[in-house]
Amino acid sequence: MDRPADLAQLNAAVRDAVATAPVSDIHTHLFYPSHGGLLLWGVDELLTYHYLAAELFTVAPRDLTPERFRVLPRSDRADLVWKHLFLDRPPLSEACRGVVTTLNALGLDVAGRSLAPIRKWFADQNAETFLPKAFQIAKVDYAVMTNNPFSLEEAAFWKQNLGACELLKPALRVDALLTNWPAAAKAMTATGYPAGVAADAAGLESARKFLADWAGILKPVYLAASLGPDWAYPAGAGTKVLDEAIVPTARAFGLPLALMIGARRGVNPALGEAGDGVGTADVNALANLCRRHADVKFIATVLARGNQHELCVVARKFANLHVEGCWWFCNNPSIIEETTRMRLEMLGTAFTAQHSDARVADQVIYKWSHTRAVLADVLARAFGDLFTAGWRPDVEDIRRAARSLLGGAFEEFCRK
Ligand code: FIX
Ligand code: ZN
Repeated sequence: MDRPADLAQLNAAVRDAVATAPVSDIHTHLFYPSHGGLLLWGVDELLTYHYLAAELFTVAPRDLTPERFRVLPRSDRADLVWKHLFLDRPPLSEACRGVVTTLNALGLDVAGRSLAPIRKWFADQNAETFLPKAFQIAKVDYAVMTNNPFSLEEAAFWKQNLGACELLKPALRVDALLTNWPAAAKAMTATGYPAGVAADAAGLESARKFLADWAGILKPVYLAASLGPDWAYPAGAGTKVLDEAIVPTARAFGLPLALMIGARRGVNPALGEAGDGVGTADVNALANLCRRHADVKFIATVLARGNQHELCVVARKFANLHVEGCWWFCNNPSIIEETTRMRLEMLGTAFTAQHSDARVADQVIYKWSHTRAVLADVLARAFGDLFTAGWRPDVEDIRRAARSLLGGAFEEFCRK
């Protein structure tokens, strides 16, 4: 069947293409297995994922405070999440269902409701073999990491040059320079790049050298930062740092700068990394950045559902902007569906539908399984409408569209 003859054949071809296309997962928080405890995997890590920790406190008894929870051993924390979110009530949320999908896909008896045999199975695994196994189940060909050179722990691993893992590609994260210059300056100074508490000419020169050296060490696929909803450009505090350190590095190394916009950090600090929230951003700041630096490529995602439409419009105006992913609080089937549908309507297949944001290797399994299910519906509908309008796509066209949304468009954008 090179060219589906009717809507039923078309529907089957789209579903097959989405189910089988390899995914290039362009934003995760995974690490090389050789980077020790930085790479998280296993059932206790799955259950203590910050999405689930946040949900736990919506139902936990009053005496189970975040402060008490935080100091418990990981397995005790996992037990509490299991009890309150999986046993005491049906695990219907997206993050809970994700655990069920993942364990089930690994062939574990999640319906048996006992963690003991599941933990026993994981105890026989190791990171070196588990990571490829998870990627194989999820049909992920590679994932992009989040590499923070301002973290002394992480930097130490990179300096040991432990060898690359082919499944993972680096991304150079530069948040600290934009959101906490004094802390970034301290970390740079400690490693031989002197900088003071203000982003003056000498400090910016150090930042450029620091980024250039780290770009040399990591050989990243892009530079990245996550920004709050209040991010302004060209008026805000980070403007000088962007214009005189980060963007020049992107330009010099021919790398895109990926911006994730709209995370309101520390809304409830007691919850730690589960305590971040969302705010509506000024997408015009992104348009200003794309216009001012037309020779540099930008990748963007927004956290507020209400910003998604404006982001699509901006992407239609700037060839140097690539839209990607349904980030974090937008990574729910209902929002992925409406967002992906809208993006297809406004951008064709020139965007990346999703990234997993996996912090635990196992999560690539559910994040991609759930996304593929939604994407199959959205793409089947779009191709169906096109067919009805009179176009006759080949199977190859359909495969190319699916791959485009799952990493192909990103690679094309990086190449152009
Ligand atoms: O900034 C980011 O990369 C965010 O994705 C994370 O900080 C966030 O905690 C997360 O894991 C969202 O999925
Ligand atoms: Zn992330």
